[in-house]
Amino acid sequence: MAKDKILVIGACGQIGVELTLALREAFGKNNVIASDLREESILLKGTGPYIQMSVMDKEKLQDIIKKQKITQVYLLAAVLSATGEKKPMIAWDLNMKGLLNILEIAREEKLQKVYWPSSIAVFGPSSPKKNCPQQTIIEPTTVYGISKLAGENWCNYYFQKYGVDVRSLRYPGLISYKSEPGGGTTDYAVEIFYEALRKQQYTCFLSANTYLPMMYMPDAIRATIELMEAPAKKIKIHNSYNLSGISFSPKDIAKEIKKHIPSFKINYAPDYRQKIAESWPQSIDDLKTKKDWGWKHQYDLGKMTSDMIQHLSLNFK
Ligand code: AKB
Repeated sequence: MAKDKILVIGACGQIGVELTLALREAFGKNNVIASDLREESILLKGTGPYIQMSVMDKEKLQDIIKKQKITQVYLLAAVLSATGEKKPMIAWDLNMKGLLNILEIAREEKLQKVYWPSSIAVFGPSSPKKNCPQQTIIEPTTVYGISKLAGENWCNYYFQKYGVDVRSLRYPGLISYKSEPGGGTTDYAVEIFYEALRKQQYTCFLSANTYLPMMYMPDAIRATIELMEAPAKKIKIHNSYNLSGISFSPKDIAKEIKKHIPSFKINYAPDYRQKIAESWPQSIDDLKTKKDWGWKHQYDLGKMTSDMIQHLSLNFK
């Protein structure tokens, strides 16, 4: 691992912060450069090098990659589903141009590996709702989903045509206590913890029985690094792997939180995000992922809820 030099783009976001910290732990702090359009997250300060830049600026990006002798890039900068519906052109521009800039640089500079996240948002209303398989009807109805599906095909194209080793996971909704999400439909499953601890009450923007595929962040980080560290011959899918953790509804998670905070109450006021959620599968089948490189999730709803409450309680003391 010592010879790898990694660039994380979008390092101040929900996944970026935790992934950067985990990569620094594994590869050494000076071998992992964090970058984002935003100012450095307080959680990253003092943990390793940081560069403020935009993934849209290909020239600057390429210059940094050359000067820093980067061998691997993790590209996490993206506009998510809910914001994407409000700003479709901005979402399309960032999600597509950011990826194409990196794929082109990877081809030109012969980067060793690239990581790019896809999402369960690639699936649409015509995909199976339960245990949605790796290969099925894929007709997304959100701009975010359309951009992820196009991105998956571009990743496969760069692998087939130029041999770029780009790897990808279709993340479910991610739940974390370190860095908050922004602009997603699954964000309620993080907000609910903050509001439960702050006010013992939460008004959910999805209806009570809206089941969605979800995952606790430690599982997602482990999956990402395991995929990237797997031998190339084990990677059989070059668009993006299904990734499954937990499936639950707002009603289920509220019940679980109540075990820790008995006075907690939930109300429901579904908004435009309900339609997005209803277009996605309720659960995912990741048999191929398990078979190809041995993935297995560790956190169920109960274990995740206890861990979230234990960590977040420290902020509310
Ligand atoms: C979102 O809700 O947009 C994301 C996702 C499922 O990719 N969390």
